[in-house]
Amino acid sequence: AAQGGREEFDIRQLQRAFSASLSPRGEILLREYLQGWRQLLKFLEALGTAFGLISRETESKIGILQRHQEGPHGLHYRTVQSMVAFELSSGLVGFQSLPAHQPPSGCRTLLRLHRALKWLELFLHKLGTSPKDGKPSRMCAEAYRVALAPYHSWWVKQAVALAFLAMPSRQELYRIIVRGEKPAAVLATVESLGRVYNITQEVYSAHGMLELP
Ligand code: 1PZ
Repeated sequence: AAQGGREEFDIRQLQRAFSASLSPRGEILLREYLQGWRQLLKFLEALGTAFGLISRETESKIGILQRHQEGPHGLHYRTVQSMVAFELSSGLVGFQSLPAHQPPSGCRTLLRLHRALKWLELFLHKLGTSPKDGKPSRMCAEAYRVALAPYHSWWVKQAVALAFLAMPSRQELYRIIVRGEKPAAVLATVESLGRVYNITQEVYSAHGMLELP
């Protein structure tokens, strides 16, 4: 199956990409990880124009990491672990703000996606386990309050709150997310995301990198 552009969001491909991103040795493969994120981009696009800001921000973060992969030090950007080791040893992590002419580090960029993955894990878990009359916009907001809001500026929080108001109904969301699949696909995906999240979290926490500016 084609992995690129045109097709609609497919939760199996999302699950596959994130499980494939975990190597048998416990490394997170960046190529597959970003492939998973491109699948999420399709999901955001399916939600409509109210989510344009969030889509563009996601695209921008994916783009920064892709440019690192294609850059002169691309070999070091094969796994999360090798990226962290490389940026640490070259002083490129940016524990303090980096000078403006320098591109954002891979580590601080991935950290943003990593936190958003927690949001997704919480949200999908709520969606997969909540009663039929549960409101997605509310589940979104609750997951956001825990996983992302503490790291966002006032204006971003306002913009995100507006987007949540445009969240489709539970039925419509199920149509986009689950489509022909069994609802169990949602929980399988939550599990894969969780594994990838936990390993990344361990790596970042071991190097004191959970608060990069
Ligand atoms: C269903 C949709 C739910 C979305 C969940 C909440 C996502 C909020 C993302 C808000 C991004 C909009 C504006 C830019 C925010 C940036 O300031 C932050 C911090 O980056 P920095 O400014 O430090 O460079 N960007 C992020 O936090 C990255 C967020 C990535 C996108 C998240 C999408 C999550 C969901 C994907 C699946 C549906």
